[in-house]
Amino acid sequence: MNPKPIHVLNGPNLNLLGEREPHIYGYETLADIEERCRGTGAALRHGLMFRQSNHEGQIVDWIHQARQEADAIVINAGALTHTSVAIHDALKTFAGPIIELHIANVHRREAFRHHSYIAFAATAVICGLGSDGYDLAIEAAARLKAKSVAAEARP
Ligand code: DHK
Repeated sequence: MNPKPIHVLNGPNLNLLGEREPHIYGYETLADIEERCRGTGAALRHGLMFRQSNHEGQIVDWIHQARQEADAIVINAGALTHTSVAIHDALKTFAGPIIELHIANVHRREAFRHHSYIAFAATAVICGLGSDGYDLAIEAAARLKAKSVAAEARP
């Protein structure tokens, strides 16, 4: 069976990467990151659906869409990580691997960033590796998916 795309979902304010607090989030734009990730996905034979929204309901809708259309989800929910039960609940309906991603090490930052509703629903968490975390999360998602496919094929 051909691999389905990995859906990379980005939440609020990530459209401002490159100009927003670059000492924390770096100088690359989200478009720069997307372009690089497309190469990473292609090397893993996975297409990517790379999206960003500032709206919680839109992200919930995209997670529902991923149920049919994605092999895995990589999600940087931005500040919604720390507040959104709705995104948590939507992720719980997704059967494949879910990688929670943050550019910065949220555990070295303000206390309100230490709690994540996404982590309760995620397979794994990557944070603090800058924008390289996107590529690493895509690779991790592809590996987890391949392992689960191989396990299902075992007699
Ligand atoms: C991005 C955000 O917008 C913050 O609200 C999170 C995350 C951290 C990041 O590091 O990618 O707290």
